[in-house]
Amino acid sequence: MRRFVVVVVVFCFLVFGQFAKAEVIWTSGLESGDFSDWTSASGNWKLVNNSPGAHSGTYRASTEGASSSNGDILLLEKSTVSYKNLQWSYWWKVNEALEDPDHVFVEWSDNGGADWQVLADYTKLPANSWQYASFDLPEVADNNLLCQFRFRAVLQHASDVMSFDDVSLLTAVPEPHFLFLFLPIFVCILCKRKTK
Ligand SMILES: [Ca+2]
Ligand SMILES: [Ca+2]
Repeated sequence: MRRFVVVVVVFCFLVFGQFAKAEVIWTSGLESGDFSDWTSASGNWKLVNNSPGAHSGTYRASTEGASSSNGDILLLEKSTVSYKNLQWSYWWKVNEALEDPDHVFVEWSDNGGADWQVLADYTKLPANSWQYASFDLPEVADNNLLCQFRFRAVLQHASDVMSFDDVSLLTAVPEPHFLFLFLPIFVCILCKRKTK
């Protein structure tokens, strides 16, 4: 009987537990002082070295207008092979207000940049303090050789300025399967039966 209980517990843990730990696949706090953590940075993306103005350390990535016609792009090409439950997270700050025609898009692609999905569209925002954002990516991002991420600025004037810092690609912590919550009850019932 005891052996049976142990087998049931192990089985339930393996099937329903999913107590995976969060793991950082890639991260950039921009502290290298260049965009070497990234695939490329075009147009007006620059690194600003100013301790009180960064979210962490002294550097932040910043973009200002006027952007080029296709937008100024900070790009990361990153395979997610062998990872799942992915999460894209970063800190953002509007330094100088964005008006109606101003946008900074946060986008990702599951097919090497052929198509892009918008995660966030920052527009019509006053200057603010640092804010955290994170997005759980759909299953198609799992185990995908062709994942790409980008910040795309479409800003009108030099007086439109936005910054990012501490950008990360993580594996999210999955919630335990709801059946797993019944495991202690199940084990109690089995043990009670045994003692009868
Ligand atoms: Ca930083
Ligand atoms: Ca402005």
